[in-house]
Amino acid sequence: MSSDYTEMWRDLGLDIDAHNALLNALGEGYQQVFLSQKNRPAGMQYFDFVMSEVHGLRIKELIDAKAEGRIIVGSFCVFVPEELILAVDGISVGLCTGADFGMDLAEKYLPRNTCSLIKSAFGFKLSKVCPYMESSDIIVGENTCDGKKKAYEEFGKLEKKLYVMDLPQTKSDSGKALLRAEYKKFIQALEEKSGRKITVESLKKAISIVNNKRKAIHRLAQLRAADPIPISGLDALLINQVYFYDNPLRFTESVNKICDELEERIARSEGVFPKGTPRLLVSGCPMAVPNWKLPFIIEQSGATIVGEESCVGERGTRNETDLTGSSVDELLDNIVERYFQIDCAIFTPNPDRKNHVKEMHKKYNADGVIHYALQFCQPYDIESHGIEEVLESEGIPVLNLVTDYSQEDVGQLSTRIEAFIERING
Ligand code: BJ8
Repeated sequence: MSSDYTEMWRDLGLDIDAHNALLNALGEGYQQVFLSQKNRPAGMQYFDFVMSEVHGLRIKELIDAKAEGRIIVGSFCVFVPEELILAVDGISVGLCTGADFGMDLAEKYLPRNTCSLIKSAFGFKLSKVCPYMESSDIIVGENTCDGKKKAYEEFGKLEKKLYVMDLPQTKSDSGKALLRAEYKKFIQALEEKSGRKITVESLKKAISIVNNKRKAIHRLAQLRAADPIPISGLDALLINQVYFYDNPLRFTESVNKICDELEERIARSEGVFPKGTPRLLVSGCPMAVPNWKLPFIIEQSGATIVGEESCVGERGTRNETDLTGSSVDELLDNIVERYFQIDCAIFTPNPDRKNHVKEMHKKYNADGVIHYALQFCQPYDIESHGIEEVLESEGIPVLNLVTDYSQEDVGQLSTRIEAFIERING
């Protein structure tokens, strides 16, 4: 980190010792997982820098923005539209839910058989180690899976800034109407908190900022179809994770810059792994920072990851929002159209997701799919069976994995992944 931010963290109410312990663990993990990789694109230096300052410089930027009267909105789900937040000149941040930290504290509020992602959010809050959570003016929870829905009732006791958004469970007309009504309410909450009104101009500007960010990330995704692959799955995942924290304009510029470099690599047939390395698509639960366990094992085992069918990945970023419309209401309709296409496993039925996994498998020239569900995540774990059925019936090899944030099953996961790669090679 470039400066000493201890005072800033103290002012935010962080527990300095616990926070230092977290940063040390993160730093070591980052060194082992990312910096040890060979032949990384030079453009990754920017993302390494962002990660090294993710609790430092970026938080300072947020605090400076607050001093200028802007609001910070933290969220846990890709159903929370960044466009609406930007349209009140707010800043949207994804909240950390990927660390094995404070789980024992979380279990005082939640049953042990709660998924790691939910426990991690509680662990961060109770351990007082998340500067994003503490600097947020609004924290948006969403009624998605049963785990999250019920956990927010408890979370609301710990966090007075919690705002809960209801979400539909079916892709029906009434489901869409519910989403629209909830986005309308959210606009009201944002306007009240920020003291700014959303206008056609501010919303159009916000939509185009987010569309450009998504375009850049789609460009990156497409370049991963090349063999040899120009960027590792780990680095591509990291970029998808940084998506939720960085200044959107700077992020878009940096992603486009690395894409220029990757295009040059492809033209020279230069890759991070040799041509012919087995190529896997990862599909399933979102991998929030610093959840790098599975991709690290996969790429250490001799395969590369060509795409993520995940909310930290293509499920969260695909589809742009239509910019045509001459009123806030019309633009809101476009936003609803875009978000209503997200094929999260909380929807029933959810056939689009199966089609999307197949489509991604083909588009990115994958050799097989690893389905990843967090332990105790019923929506994704149950959907994994239908996905496996469909893919295997079409001759696409699938490996279904269920894991959590602990390191206890690393050996077992490696063995299963190596066997799966052998199956593909065979
Ligand atoms: S749109 S995937 S970000 S809800 S892993 S907490 S589902 S028990 S995260 Fe998600 Fe929004 Fe859907 Fe995406 Fe529950 Fe499963 Fe835990 Fe999960």
